[in-house]
Amino acid sequence: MKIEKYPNPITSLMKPINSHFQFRNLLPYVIFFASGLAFGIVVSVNLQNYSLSLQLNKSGPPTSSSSSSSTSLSSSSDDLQLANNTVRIDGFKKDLTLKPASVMHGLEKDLTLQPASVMHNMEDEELLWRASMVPKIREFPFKTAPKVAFMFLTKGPVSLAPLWEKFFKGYEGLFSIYIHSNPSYNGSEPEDSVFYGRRIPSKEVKWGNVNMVEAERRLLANALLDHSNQRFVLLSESCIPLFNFNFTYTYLMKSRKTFVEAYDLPGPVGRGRYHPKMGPLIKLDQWRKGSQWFQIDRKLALEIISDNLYFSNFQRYCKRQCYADEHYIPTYVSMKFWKRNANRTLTWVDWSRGGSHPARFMRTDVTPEFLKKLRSESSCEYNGMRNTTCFLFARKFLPHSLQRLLLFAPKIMRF
Ligand SMILES: *[C@@H]1O[C@H](CO)[C@@H](O)[C@H](O)[C@H]1NC(C)=O
Ligand SMILES: *[C@@H]1O[C@H](CO)[C@@H](O)[C@H](O)[C@H]1NC(C)=O
Ligand SMILES: *[C@@H]1O[C@H](CO)[C@@H](O)[C@H](O)[C@H]1NC(C)=O
Ligand SMILES: *[C@@H]1O[C@H](CO)[C@@H](O)[C@H](O)[C@H]1NC(C)=O
Ligand SMILES: *[C@@H]1O[C@H](CO)[C@@H](O)[C@H](O)[C@H]1NC(C)=O
Ligand SMILES: CC(=O)N[C@H]1CO[C@H](CO)[C@@H](O)[C@@H]1O
Repeated sequence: MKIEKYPNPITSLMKPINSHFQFRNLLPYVIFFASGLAFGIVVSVNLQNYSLSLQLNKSGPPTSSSSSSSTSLSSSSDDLQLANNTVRIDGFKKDLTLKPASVMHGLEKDLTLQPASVMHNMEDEELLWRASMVPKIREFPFKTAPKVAFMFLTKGPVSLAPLWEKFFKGYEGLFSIYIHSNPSYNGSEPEDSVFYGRRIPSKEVKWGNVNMVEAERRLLANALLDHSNQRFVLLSESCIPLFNFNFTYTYLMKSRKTFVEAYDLPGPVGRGRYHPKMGPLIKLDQWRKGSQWFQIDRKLALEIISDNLYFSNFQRYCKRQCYADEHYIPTYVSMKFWKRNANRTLTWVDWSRGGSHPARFMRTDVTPEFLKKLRSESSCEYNGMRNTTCFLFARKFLPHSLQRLLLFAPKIMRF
C-alpha cells in the first residue's frame, strides 16, 4: 500500500523523499500526529471550561478591581472563586504542603499558647525540616511571653509528676511540656494534669544507643514548633527541680550562656570511645564527653536539629560502647558553638560511687540538709561572676522518695 492513498498536507510534503517507504514505516508518525491532535483538542476544551467557570463565577457582586480585568487575581473575591477550582487547590497542596493535616497543626501551635495536644502525623524527616524554619519577621503577631520548654525523656510515666505539678502551678503561659516515652507505654495522665496531652510521637530508645540522641532531637524539634519557646531543658523521669519556678525561669532566661557539659577525658570511657573513622571531620582532640542533660537556648536548639553532617557521622561510627548521648552534643557544640557555652550542666548527679550508672537516691536519702547542699554548695561562673548556685535540677530520685520531696519542697525549695 502506497502513501499516495492518503492525500494530506503533511504526507504530500514528505512524498518526494519518502515515496519508496511502506505505510508501516510511517505508522509511528501518524500515531504521533493523531495523539498530538487529540491532546490539543482536550486541552483547548478544558481551557474553555476553566475560563467559562471563571466568567460564570464573576457574575457575583462586583468588586472594585475585578471589573476591569477578567484575569485579575488581585481581589479577594477572585481568589475565592479560583479556590472553587479543584485543580488549583490540588496544586497548592502539592506545592506548599506535604501533609495538609500537619500544616493545620503547625499553624494551631504557632497561633495559640496552649495547644490541646502535641500530637501530629509527621515523620522525623518532615518534623526536623519544619522545626528548622526561622521566621524572618521577628515580632510576634500575637501576645506571648518567652517560655521554657521542659522536655521529659522517659521510659514510662513521669514518676515524680506530683512534685512537678506543684513546681509549675501558677506559672501557666511561661512553660511548655513535652514527653518522649517508650512507644509501648500506654498509660495516660489525668485531664487536669500539666502532663495531659503532652506526649509527642515517640520511638523506641535503647540505653547507650544513638537512638537516644534521635529522641532528644525529636523532643527539641517538637518544642521548636512553638515559637514562644526560648529555652530548652532536657529532663528524665528521675529528675527533680531544686528551686521554684520563678528562680528557675529567671536563671535560664537571664543566662548569656548555654549549658552543655563538655570535657576532654583521656582513657577508655572518654577518648577511648572515639572511632578513628570519624576523622578528618572530627579529630581525636575535638572529641568531648558530657552529661546528656542540657539546658540550651533556641539558637543552639535549631543548630542541633538542623545538623546532618556531624550527626550522620555519629550514626555511622558511634555504636555499641560509644554512647552517643554522652558525646554527640558535647562534641558538636564544642567544635562549633563553644563561645556561648558554659561547658557545664545545671543537672546535678552523683558519680562518686563509680560504675556506669550514677547514684540513685531513696526515700531516706532525702533530707533538708541534702537538698540544701545540692542547691548552694558548689562554685561556678554565672554571667561572668562567681556563683554558688550551679544546679537547678538533680537526679536520680526513685519514685518512693516523692513523699519526702513533697514534704520538704515548701520550706527548702519554696514551692
Ligand atoms: C461558581 O460558583 C458557584 C458558587 O458560588 C458554584 O456553585 C459553581 O459550581 C461555580 N461554577 C462553576 C462553573 O464552577
Ligand atoms: C496497654 O493496653 C492494653 C490494652 O489496650 C493492656 O492490656 C496493657 O496492659 C496496657 N499496658 C500498659 C503498660 O498499661
Ligand atoms: C519572681 O521573683 C522576683 C524576684 O526575684 C519577684 O520580683 C517576682 O514578683 C516574682 N514573680 C512571681 C510571679 O512570683
Ligand atoms: C569550653 O570549652 C572550650 C573547649 O572545648 C573552651 O574553648 C572554652 O573556653 C570553654 N568555655 C568556658 C566558659 O569554660
Ligand atoms: C547567683 O546567680 C543568681 C541568679 O542570677 C543570683 O540570684 C544570685 O544572687 C547569685 N549568687 C551569687 C552568690 O552571686
Ligand atoms: C464546590 C465548592 O467548593 N463550592 C464553593 C465555591 O465557592 C463558594 C464561595 O465563593 C462556596 O460557597 C462554595 O461552597
